Amino acid sequence: MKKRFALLAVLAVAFVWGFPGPVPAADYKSEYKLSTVLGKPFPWGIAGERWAELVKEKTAGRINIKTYPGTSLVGGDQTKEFTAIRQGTIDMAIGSTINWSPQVKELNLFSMPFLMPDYKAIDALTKGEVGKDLFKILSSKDVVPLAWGENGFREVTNSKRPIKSPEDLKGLKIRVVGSPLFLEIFTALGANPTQMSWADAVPALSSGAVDGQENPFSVYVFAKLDTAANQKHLTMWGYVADPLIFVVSQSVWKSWKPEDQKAVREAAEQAGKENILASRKGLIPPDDSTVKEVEAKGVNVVRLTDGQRQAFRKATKSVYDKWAKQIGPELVKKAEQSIAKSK
Ligand code: X2X
Repeated sequence: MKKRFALLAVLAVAFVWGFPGPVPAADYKSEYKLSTVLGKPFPWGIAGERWAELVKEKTAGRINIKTYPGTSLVGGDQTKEFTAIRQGTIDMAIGSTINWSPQVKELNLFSMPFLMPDYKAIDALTKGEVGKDLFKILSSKDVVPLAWGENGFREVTNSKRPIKSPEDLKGLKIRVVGSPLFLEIFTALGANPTQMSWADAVPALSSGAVDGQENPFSVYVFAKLDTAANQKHLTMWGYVADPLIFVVSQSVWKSWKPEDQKAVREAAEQAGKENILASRKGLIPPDDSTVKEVEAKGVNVVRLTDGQRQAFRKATKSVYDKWAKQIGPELVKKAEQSIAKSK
């Protein structure tokens, strides 16, 4: 009897330590915290849920992720998200290049006014040498970058009037986020920019404390900025676009077994691909159904001609040149060349 019990005990120990299965390794956390700014139904929030779901599936439940939208782990202060990952408050994140640019100056690249004319240009950067360079830089800052997603081309909206030229922006109070680069762009255009988090932006727009803002079309739609924030005028100028980056904190990454690292990476790649498709849906002919739906609700959508866009580009040229030096002339040049080749 005693012998049989001993044998069972040995088998039990062997099972826990020696066999792969749903029992997590001793140093795995029971829950990993995933930070995003936006939650469902925004494509960004869906990407977070999807990454968590795919990881659960691919690791047979060994890695359990809980999503924290609203950058709630940093009290909604999205420009502190990257620092919180480095400090261990956040285990993983899908972050906007804008929100991380105060800590990673090279990520300002995507906020260079009128650098990227179209989706091919974004892809030429994220899928090419520039993307590799940026992942290398991120890897030197305590995170493991795994995949790209997309918030989208950022369009300017306001409650006062249609914006067709820089003159139309004169004196408008515009909410911006993140990097000082945005303050400089809108100042150069004659507007009155003010920096605040997304959490503060919607109430400020609703009360009329601020006249306008800039965000991707999908954000405008799901936040219902036309009715919830009086944003009846929207100009599709596509002056900058913010990709999203899927990362895991380096210390968390190192605690995972290689097969789980592989699963988390593949899950990020898949969720990222789906996210990019969702963010781009219905915005550009032949399928601009999302834009048409917004117009049908009475929103005044302005589509700029090339000539009109040129006036904005000219007005922000000095800001572009100044920031090219700050970001790194070589990286900016590489980006310009990659985009030229993609045409
Ligand atoms: O705050 C914004 O404008 C948002 C939601 O687009 C970002 O997080 C960059």
